[in-house]
Amino acid sequence: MSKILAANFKTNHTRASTRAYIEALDAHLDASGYKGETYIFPPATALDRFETKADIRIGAQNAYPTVKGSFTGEIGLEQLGEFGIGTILVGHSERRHILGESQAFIAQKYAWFKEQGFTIVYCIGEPLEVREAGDDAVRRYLVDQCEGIDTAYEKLILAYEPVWAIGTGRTATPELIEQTHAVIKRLSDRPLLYGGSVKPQNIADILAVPGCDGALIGTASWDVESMVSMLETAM
Ligand code: G2H
Repeated sequence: MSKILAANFKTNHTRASTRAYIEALDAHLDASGYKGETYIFPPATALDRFETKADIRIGAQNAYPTVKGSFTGEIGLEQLGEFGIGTILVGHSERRHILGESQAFIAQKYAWFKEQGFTIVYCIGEPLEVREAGDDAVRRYLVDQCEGIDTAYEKLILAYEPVWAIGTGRTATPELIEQTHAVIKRLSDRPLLYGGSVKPQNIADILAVPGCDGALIGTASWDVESMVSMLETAM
């Protein structure tokens, strides 16, 4: 099965640089005949309709579960619809831990965008203190992060992103990814990505983990050459 690679730009790239990035990526994927699914999550200011030859899907990093309304600083379905966006990231650890999104709100957001038929990339992952508390604590934490989430939704893609590996340069070992993915696969049979300091130097080992369906990549995806090199590895 071909792998799913997703690039999370976070608070990086402008409208112009996102367009240049997607054009360069599309040219490469089209020329190489790449068959896997590729998702790009640019910042909200760079969302647009991108006509691509390759299978590049554009998603929103975040949106409020509403068509429109009074939610200062947020965007809703009306704004996403203008650009034909039908994919969203939900539950990313930066939104859980920096923006303070609760599991109840995340579940509400998930249910609402599911109702709209969105593809949802749903992120779960434990912080360091939970990892250090042992396997049982990790399992309970991941189960709690699936509370209120329909894990059988046919347009769900899960991403396991241990918080201690995000943007830190510290990557989970293939053994630990396999072991934790096995726990998550008991909760859902939907595709499961790994995320957390994935880069050209380690992506081959990560994609080779049995049952790993792809990667959600932050930092190492921001440079298009780096992303192309990881896609070449995924081919
Ligand atoms: C985790 C990941 C992508 P990074 O946030 O979602 O980021 O690859 O920088 O660890």
